[in-house]
Amino acid sequence: MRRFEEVLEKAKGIPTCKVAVAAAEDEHVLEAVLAAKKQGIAEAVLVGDKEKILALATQCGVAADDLTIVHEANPAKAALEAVRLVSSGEAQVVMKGLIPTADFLRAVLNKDVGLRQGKQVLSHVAVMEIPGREKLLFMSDGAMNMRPDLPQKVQILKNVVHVAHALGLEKPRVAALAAVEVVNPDMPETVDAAALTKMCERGQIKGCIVDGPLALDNALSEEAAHHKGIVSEVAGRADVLLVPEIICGNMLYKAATFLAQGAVAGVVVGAKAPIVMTSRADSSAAKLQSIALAVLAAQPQK
Ligand code: COD
Repeated sequence: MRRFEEVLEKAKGIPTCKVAVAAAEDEHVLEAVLAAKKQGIAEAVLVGDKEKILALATQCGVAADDLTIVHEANPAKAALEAVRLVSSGEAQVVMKGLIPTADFLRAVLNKDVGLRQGKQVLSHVAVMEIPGREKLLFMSDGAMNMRPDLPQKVQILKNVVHVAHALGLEKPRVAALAAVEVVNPDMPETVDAAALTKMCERGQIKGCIVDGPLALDNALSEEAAHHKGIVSEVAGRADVLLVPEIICGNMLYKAATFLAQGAVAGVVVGAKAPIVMTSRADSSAAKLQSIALAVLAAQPQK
């Protein structure tokens, strides 16, 4: 898919999913879930401060009768309740509202009601539509795992490939990013990137083509790759940017919006159900796109 419009269209064709929103008393969150309902993408259960939710709904011109609200004024408890609704099968997707990311993720990871699947790593996948680029770009993980080791990177890679498959990309090209395109033992992320490349070549990681280390320029620009003499199926044509740790991933995600005027979406996967997780500064459009992304990620893959 090249544009978020196509992601929204595809999500409309899927039987209605229910999204449990944690701490739903947020204007952009509410606008996004209302738009998702109107467009036939998802229904919502709003868990949060009922009075504040109703006041915002009135501003949006929506009647109380049109909303399903579970009152819980404490954001951490609201997050636990939203997660519980998904673990119990009453909803299929959980979404972060007005609550700090780490508190929300702690509810997702909660031992009793949380959404972990055994030892599987949960990770954040960002999808970015950048003006001037011809296709959507996937990036992971800029929001959940701080400094993943190699086994965690393998799972983060599998998670982002799952989302790329859900959007119809059969064999995504993955660039394992570093600051340089040569292996340098003083930069351990270059060694991990080379290991991931070899694991993919040997069939230990399937469903994608991985190459790394690659620097951002030679991952995205064929000209830059050519200048460096890099011969690779991925260089210059990457669909997925696998970043070595949260700081550069988070900056890339925010640069997509605030420097490149791009459109973004974000979802956490690897759990029993997809988790809509955008940053508080993200627009209602980004939140709607993220709901559509989660709805697609929730579908079983062939
Ligand atoms: N996948 C699966 N299980 C996990 C993961 C994961 N990614 N992270 C932790 N766990 C499990 C651990 O194995 C353990 O069993 C339990 O959860 C608790 O783990 P801790 O002790 O590391 O938990 P916390 O609460 O200290 O940290 C977990 C967070 C996800 C909250 C933490 O990693 C975090 O704050 N991440 C960054 C979030 C953030 O601020 N992002 C910025 C976005 S704008």
